[in-house]
Amino acid sequence: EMVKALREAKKNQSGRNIFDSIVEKQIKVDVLYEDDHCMAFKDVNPQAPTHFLVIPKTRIQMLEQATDEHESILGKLLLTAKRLANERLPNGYRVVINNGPEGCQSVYYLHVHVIGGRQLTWPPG
Ligand code: DGP
Repeated sequence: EMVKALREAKKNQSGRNIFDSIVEKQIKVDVLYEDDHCMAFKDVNPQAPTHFLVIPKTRIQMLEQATDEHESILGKLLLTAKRLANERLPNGYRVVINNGPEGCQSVYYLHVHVIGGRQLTWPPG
C-alpha cells in the first residue's frame, strides 16, 4: 500500500495536470494576462480579496525542478507578477511559490501566487 501510494504521488507530480489543460484552453479560467511565455489567472480558491496565479506556458513541475535553462522564464514570471500586482495592489502584496509536500504544493506545475487586498500576517501558516 505504501509503495502504491508513493508511486501514485510520483505520478501526480510528473504527469499532465489541470494547469496544462488551462494553458491549452480546455478549462476556463478568468485570465488577467497572457503572452507567448506566461499566463495569469484568478485562483479558484482565493485566500484574500485578490489572489491570482502566474504560470509559464511550458510546464516545470515545481521550483525544485527549475534549472539554468529556465532562468529567463523564471524572470518573466516574477516580473509579470509584479506588473499585475502593481496595477491592482498599490498598498502591497505577497508573492508565494509553494514547493513540495511540506511547502503545501498541490498542483505540480510551477506557479507564482500573488495575494493581497487585505492586511496579510507573518509568519504564514
Ligand atoms: P498550490 O497549493 O501552490 O499548488 O496551489 C494551487 C492553486 O491552484 C490553489 O490555490 C488552487 C488553484 N487551482 C487549482 N485548480 C484550479 C483551477 O482549475 N482553476 C483555477 N483558477 N485555480 C485552480
